[in-house]
Amino acid sequence: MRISFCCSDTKPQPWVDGLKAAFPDAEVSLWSAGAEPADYAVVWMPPQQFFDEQLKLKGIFNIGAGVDALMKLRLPAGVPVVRLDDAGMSVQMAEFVCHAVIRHFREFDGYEADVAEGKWSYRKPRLRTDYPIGVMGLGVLGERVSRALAQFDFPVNGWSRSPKAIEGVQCFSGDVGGQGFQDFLAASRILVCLLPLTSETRGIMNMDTLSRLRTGGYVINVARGSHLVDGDLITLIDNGHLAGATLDVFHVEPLPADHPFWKHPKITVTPHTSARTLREESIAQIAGKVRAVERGERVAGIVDPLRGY
Ligand code: NDP
Ligand code: OXD
Repeated sequence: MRISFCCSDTKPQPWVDGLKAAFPDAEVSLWSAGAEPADYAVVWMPPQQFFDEQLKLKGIFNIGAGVDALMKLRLPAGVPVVRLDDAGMSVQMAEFVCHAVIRHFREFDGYEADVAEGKWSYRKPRLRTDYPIGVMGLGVLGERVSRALAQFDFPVNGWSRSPKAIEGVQCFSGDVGGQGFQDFLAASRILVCLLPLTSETRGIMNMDTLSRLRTGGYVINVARGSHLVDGDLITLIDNGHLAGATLDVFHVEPLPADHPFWKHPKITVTPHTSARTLREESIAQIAGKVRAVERGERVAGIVDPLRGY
């Protein structure tokens, strides 16, 4: 068996070494133009040339949960694309989102500012019932995040395309713009985005949708930058409808130095780090799935090209 690794923004050697250890009987190599045809590809944002040349693939394994970058390419017809299915990401996402929510809810920024001025001051405790949280996307990551938030007794709403039942979470479903979506937004004050980026979800956080959140809303985007219309977020923060945002993902990454998000006092920026791909867990998951595919079994995390996720 031949496995080709092709990744545009990660140091490749530890991956190649890890894959070699996981597949002692296979030939594992770092892809370069003109390389021999491989059976399986392990990729992150590969160039189109990779797929134009690799014509014998039996499976494409993405070393991330989101496949939006892959879906923009011309992929070989009929070859399954398999994304990471948790692989250690959901717990990271839960801690990141809970941190962002609690930091906002408990006003830790305000306390830090007071302490910096040597002030011993109290703020009136807020009511959790005034801070219902809406999680868009109830997949592998969104479900874990919703459950984690519910453990802190926040009212939690969730929205997905198909109906779900999650203990402690009020679940809404349906299409973007449909009644379930409108009801979900109207019931939420803090909005967390954990959707895949598809033609339906691009720009989903915009003037219209964010205006439907309760006044004093807060946005946490940990999915993809293109889910958000940046200028609309800034307008709604500056006019007081929204209290602020924590943003981990951006239209262009790294976030350009002159982007207004960097210096906005009510926006917290993190460098696409809310849930990192963990190499060992990911390689173990991919190795298990390649073996399952070789045995002719169906594996979890196969992307539906029509849905785009
Ligand atoms: P999943 O595919 O498991 O879940 C996606 C969820 O979104 C599902 O509940 C799905 O609904 C819902 N959804 C998709 N399209 C729509 C739609 N049009 N309308 C309503 N609901 C929709 O993905 P994951 O939870 O694993 O990952 C989610 C995203 O998180 C990734 O695509 C990636 O972009 C991002 N991510 C970000 C990271 C970071 O570090 N910032 C790290 C990892 C991932 P249904 O269940 O009905 O299909
Ligand atoms: C992912 C990511 O999709 O890292 O896994 O953003």
